[in-house]
Amino acid sequence: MNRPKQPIMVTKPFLPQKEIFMKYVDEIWERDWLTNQGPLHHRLEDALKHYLQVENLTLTVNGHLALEIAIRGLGLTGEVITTPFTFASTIHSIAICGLKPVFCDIKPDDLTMDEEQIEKLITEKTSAIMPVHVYGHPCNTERIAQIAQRHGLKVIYDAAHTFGVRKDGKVLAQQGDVSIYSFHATKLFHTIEGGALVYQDSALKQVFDDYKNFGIHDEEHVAYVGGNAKMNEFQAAMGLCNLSHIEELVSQRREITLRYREHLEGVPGLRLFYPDKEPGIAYNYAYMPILIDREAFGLSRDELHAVLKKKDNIVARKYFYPIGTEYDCYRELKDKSRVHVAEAAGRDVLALPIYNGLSLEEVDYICECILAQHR
Ligand code: T4K
Repeated sequence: MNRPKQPIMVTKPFLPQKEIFMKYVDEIWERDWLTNQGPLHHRLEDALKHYLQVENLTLTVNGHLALEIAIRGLGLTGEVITTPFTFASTIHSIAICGLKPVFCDIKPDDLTMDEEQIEKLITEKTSAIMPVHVYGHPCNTERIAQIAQRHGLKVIYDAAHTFGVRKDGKVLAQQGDVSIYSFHATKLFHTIEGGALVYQDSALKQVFDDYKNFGIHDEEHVAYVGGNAKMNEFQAAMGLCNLSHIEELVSQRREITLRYREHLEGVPGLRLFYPDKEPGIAYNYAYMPILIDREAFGLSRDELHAVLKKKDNIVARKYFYPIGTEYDCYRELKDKSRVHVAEAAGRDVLALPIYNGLSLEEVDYICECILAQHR
């Protein structure tokens, strides 16, 4: 394949058949009901509970506000232990709620929170742990649960990347007190913008539903200081369309991942991840991260990223760089944080293009371009 005229981007949203989406739009027009817990919102909530086999699920307008609602709804205070190797949303959700993010390092093998570092970060102010199943790689949920229980802490999982990931037959989002999904357009399953909270305690349903609607409990009572995080009917319609495709989307991405592995595994200086080879894990193939060792590969991550973009018209992304401790707004937290593995991952990681519709020919081209740089 020759250099493509249009850039190959890191991702592209999946779009369902327009006619099917328009049938839902016709329904919206007939009803004059656009948002505020409409019928499609309820239908999607039920469909997701059924698909995910979970009892408690609350839809939100995006994944970020789901995190904020989880923090507020659980009444967290003081400090929350999280990872710097994530999207800005995770860390900001803590800070924006007036709490202090405390950074825990990650493990080199899967880039999730290093559970062995958590206990030394716990102080009398710690109220929760917020690990991230980054790229859908499952955290060590058993160990984190033990630590949380021993210290009386809540656990909120940022499960934004995990739609479709199961462990021993159960969706990962069933772990912790609360897990949140992102249904952003760039995600495997999307509602244009959107998100959801999944939780164990059914008493939280009312709390979360109130929080997403300005804290309004009913016409006469306002229970909480809440904002607006309601999913509208157009978003729910997109979700209903996309949910019916989920299995085929995962299997197409699996094919893409296997093709990448055929080309790239064993290449000196490149490290790939194999979450699907962990016992009991059904993976979703949402992301295709690789780590580049400059010495062994011959080019740094930044150099490879730049060559692919300029010469080959391939826009891979540095997910997740900069890491949280390097944000201007969290500089003062950096000194105390020992996050060397996260620093190295932030320096070396490159997320390669993966989306439904990326052809195997394009994967071959991307890999040829990468391998052409190997020295
Ligand atoms: N926690 C974690 C761990 C997360 O990763 C995220 C979101 C959240 C929480 C918060 O969830 P949300 O509130 O977003 O639901 C993108 C997504 O916008 C963001 O949702 C996602 N994580 C993050 C990892 O990726 P950017 O800043 O990289 O987006 P952008 O605009 O550069 O788009 C990425 C690529 O997608 C581009 O190359 C072009 C393509 N694209 C994008 C859009 C929106 C399209 O082709 N069409 C489109 O409509 O954050």
